[in-house]
Amino acid sequence: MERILIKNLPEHIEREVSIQGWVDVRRDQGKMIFFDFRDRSGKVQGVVLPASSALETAKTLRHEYVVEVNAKVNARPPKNVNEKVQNGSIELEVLEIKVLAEAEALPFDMSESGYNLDLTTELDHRALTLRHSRNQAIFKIQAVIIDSFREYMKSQDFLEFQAPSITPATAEGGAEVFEVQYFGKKAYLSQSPQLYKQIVMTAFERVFSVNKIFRAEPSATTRHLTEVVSLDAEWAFIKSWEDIRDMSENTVRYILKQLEERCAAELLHLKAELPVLIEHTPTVTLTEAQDKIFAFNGRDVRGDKDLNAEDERILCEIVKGETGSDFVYVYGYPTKQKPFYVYPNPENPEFNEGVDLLCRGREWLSGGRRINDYAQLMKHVKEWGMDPEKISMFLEAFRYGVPPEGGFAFGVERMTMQILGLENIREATMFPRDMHRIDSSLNQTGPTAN
Ligand code: AMO
Repeated sequence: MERILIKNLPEHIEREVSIQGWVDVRRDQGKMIFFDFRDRSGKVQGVVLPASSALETAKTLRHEYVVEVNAKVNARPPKNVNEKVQNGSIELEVLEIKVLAEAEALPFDMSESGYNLDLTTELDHRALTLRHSRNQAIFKIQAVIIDSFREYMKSQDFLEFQAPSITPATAEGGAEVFEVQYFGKKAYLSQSPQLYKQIVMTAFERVFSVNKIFRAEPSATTRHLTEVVSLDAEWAFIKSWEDIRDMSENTVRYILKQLEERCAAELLHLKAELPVLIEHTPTVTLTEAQDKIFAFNGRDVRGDKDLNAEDERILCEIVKGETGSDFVYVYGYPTKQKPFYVYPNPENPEFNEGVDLLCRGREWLSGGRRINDYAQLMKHVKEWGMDPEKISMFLEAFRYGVPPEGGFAFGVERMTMQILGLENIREATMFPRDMHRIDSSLNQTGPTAN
């Protein structure tokens, strides 16, 4: 018999079907055995009646056994219908069970009601915990975020390209970079596709990439990873940094719409409410943000070169109260604080035309206008103490005519975390890497601090 997906079972009432999947739950009730079976499309309840020839095999099954089940699809009597669960109006009457693979006894309770693991255990057992409905919902949503980013970029005529991960120089500056031994020479894992997206943009005008970036973050916070999925865009012929803001806002709007349409069940399961994106997301300069924070609760960060985690949290709270928006753009950072490629504001070159987008208290995007004039770029290369030899390929592009341009990058895990209201970025990462973990813990001090 041909395999039927569990989500399609209601179309087969009164018929005999064959499904394949895992034993999600086993409940023994008197002489009957109840199961929830699970495949990639969902779950269904099945019952093995005392007279069923499947009873002897059923007695041997444990959670996570992989089975092929032949069964009759029955409509449940009205009093047993459960509207709240998938397939709550049907039940499988199990006729035959074939074991396709056995499973050892589980190390912890994986049932819906009993699942309550601390994060360390959850991550130590990722191979198993990925099967839980909560994680399935999180990572389906994450896949839709990435798909939607691609869809939106393509709809705006952007070309996807693959950025390299091994680079001769650091793009973002700072010490947060992994050095690798490369045939006796020094190379680095890419901190960002920044320089490459700019090069490719000079040839194709509008480009995007979905790739890994690596940050040697020496801190163990709830929002930092060492390996991140970055959604990058870069494009030419912009009028001003505001084009960057507007394109990123439209991208977010599209992504949120897709989540609403395609992930309603997963959002409900996680009790997640999508963040509110109003028609025009508020934009404040760094200085205005600091003034607002001071006026709000007397916290004086005026003159600081950046917003720290607490400032970001308070600013979002203020903006939410004022406008209802869960998002806020912060624009105009001190030029010297940011990477060499960011465009200084011509009217006030101490500040640049870089912009960050915060959502629900955390930054999840950076972007802005870039320097496109070769002489100005070289001036910054010198002032930032960079070695022009190491970035000669990038610089070459700018010797041959580059239009006004800019771009942005989202961190996928931060987006997932903030959209779903998760407390720790590791919950939004299938295989999180941080200074304490590569699959398993590298030492005995847990994975999280603040
Ligand atoms: P930035 O360094 O701000 O900008 O990174 C862009 C976005 O990537 C995510 N991110 C991180 N997420 C988790 N852990 C980390 N250690 C981490 N570091 C970064 C964040 C952040 O907003 N080249 C510029 C982008 C541009 O201007 O186009 C850049 O890399 O969500």
